[in-house]
Amino acid sequence: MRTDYQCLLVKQDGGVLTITMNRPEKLNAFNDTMLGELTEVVESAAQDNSVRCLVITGAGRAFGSGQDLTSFAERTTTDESFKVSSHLTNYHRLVFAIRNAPKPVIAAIQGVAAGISCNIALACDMRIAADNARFIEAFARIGLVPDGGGGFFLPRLVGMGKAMEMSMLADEVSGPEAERIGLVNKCVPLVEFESTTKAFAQRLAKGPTRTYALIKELIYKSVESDLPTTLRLEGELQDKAFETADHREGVTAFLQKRPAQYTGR
Ligand code: LHQ
Repeated sequence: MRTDYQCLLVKQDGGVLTITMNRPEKLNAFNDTMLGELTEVVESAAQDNSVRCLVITGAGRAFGSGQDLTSFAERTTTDESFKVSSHLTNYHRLVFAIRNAPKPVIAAIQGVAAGISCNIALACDMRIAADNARFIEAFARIGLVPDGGGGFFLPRLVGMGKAMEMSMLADEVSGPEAERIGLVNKCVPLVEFESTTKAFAQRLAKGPTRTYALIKELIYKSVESDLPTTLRLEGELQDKAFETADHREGVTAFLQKRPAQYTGR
């Protein structure tokens, strides 16, 4: 696994790969380099069997402040043929990399998560926030619509009314409020943020990883599907889960009254 990135810190601890966006002087705003590097590392970690859980987080006092507006403004003024939608396809590749990774991807958010950084956190499978977190769908503040998948993830996580409010008013949502409305799985005091994230990720990394991939497929397909289709898919995926070594280990461990030792196979 490559770890020498310009705008990221990448560290593996057992089965957990922690990817830290590292442009703290810009509150980890996305420039092209950071976006390309993050996409590359998620895509390669998806293929690497030694990685069984990914954590995406930010250095300094933020998760991320969205698109780097300085570099973006320079480009849009110098290149007349520039189209935002083509630029967005680079973010879409990252969104797909996260969603299609056959293992859990966690966002760990402290401080501000604004604009497309907020929506990249929403693309992850689960979110842990510190109590100083500030979620801002900042787009409407600069006359834009939510991008990076925000229009898809937000109403599915918090419901239509709250998604409209967050998108139109673009007010800050605090960490505790984010937990209350289902935007994050858990909000903890800042002093417990690192240890909670680590314990959560290590627990997932020691789980039945192949089954987790099947769970991602089942849950994500179900929200775009009907009941008969989902029940058919459930059967197909359960046939696959039934064949895993981890299923056999889980049943054996239960019968032997001991904790299961999952290998991810
Ligand atoms: C920044 C940024 C930033 C550059 C803070 N860029 N420097 C958009 C365009 C097209 C295509 C793709 O899609 C997108 C998606 C988007 O993400 S749109 C939304 C873009 N993001 C924003 O509009 C948020 C802009 N930032 C802010 O509103 C504030 O900085 C927040 C609320 C994030 C944080 O406020 P504070 O905690 O008060 O920090 P600050 O404003 O003092 O920022 C610290 C520094 O970071 C500052 O630089 P300086 O040199 O003055 O210390 C900011 O200029 C810089 N920074 N965000 N996105």
